[in-house]
Amino acid sequence: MADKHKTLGEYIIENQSSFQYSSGELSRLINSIRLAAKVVNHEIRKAGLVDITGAAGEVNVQGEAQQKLDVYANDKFKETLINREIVCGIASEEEDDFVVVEGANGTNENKYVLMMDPLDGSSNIDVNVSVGTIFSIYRRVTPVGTPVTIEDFLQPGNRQVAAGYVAYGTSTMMVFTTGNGVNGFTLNPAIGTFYLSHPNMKINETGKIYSVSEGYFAHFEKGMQEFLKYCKEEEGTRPWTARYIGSLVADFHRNLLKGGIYVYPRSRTAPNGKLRLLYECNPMAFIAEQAGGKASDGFTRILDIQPTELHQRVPFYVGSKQMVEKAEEYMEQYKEHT
Ligand code: AHM
Ligand code: MG
Repeated sequence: MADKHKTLGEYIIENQSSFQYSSGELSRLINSIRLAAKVVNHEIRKAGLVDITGAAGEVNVQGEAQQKLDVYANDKFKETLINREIVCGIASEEEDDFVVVEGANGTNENKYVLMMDPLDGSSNIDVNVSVGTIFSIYRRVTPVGTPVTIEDFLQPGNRQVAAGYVAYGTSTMMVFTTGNGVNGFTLNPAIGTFYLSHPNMKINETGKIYSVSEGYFAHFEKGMQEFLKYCKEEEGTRPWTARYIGSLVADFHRNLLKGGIYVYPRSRTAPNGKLRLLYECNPMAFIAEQAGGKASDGFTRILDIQPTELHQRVPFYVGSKQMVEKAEEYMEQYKEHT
């Protein structure tokens, strides 16, 4: 069958054997994510119509006000995965601690844990700008059949079995990797089916877009400031174009398609940056590398960082390989400066 007619369901069945440790469990897990994504998509598409947006009055573990749709997306993904008894543990940006998933008979024979940012960029909902879901899947390291522990979640990103995101943009797309390249599926809303619209996605070695919240320029490290000057200098293909939506999934997705670099650097006010290693940086880094790009904290490969806590933040440089390498060059050159 021609790729463009293939649905996500068909793709999962056809590629099951190429998924790592293909027992069918990972396929069922990705199928469940697909289902939850459709439910969340449906709710997001109504966001301007019903009274569902606005702060829910709760504050998440990072001290940020939660929007109602964050809570909804978190609940829907959790509920879908727990009801299907498809994972043994879940950690979410919206939960203080990880969730142990008990099987119906008290035991759980599943081997995967899932980490997610159920609705990233949710401050954008009230202004009708794209948001996304990000997920990351690991094999547990503790014995199957026992309750998961923190060790199952604090694994470096290079141990991810699969990762992906759902972009709720002008169309809804699910992009994911199981370590065998990156594929993108676009939802046909009329029939609720994802089609393989972007097979084998590759990011250009270099590009013309840089995505940074430059308003914080004065708070950035010298290396980052010098890199930004480089982006704006007149030479060769430069100056580059600045594009910053403030929604990681949307910024990353655009740069993946067009070539570019996204940076959320450390700053005086955010000494470890803002983005979370486990829910945002690792999955995006896995996808970037699988597409031929690169992801780093300015010095070190993101996927090699050993996490020490669930909600850990790291500076994040991701996108076209040569552009990330150029940023790293500046960080290295000015690392002694504050
Ligand atoms: P969130 O997980 O609370 O939504 O925060 C993450 C978002 C990213 O999507 C986005 O790239 C970044 O925060 C924008 O932050 P800022 O407004 O500081 O530029
Ligand atoms: Mg987020």
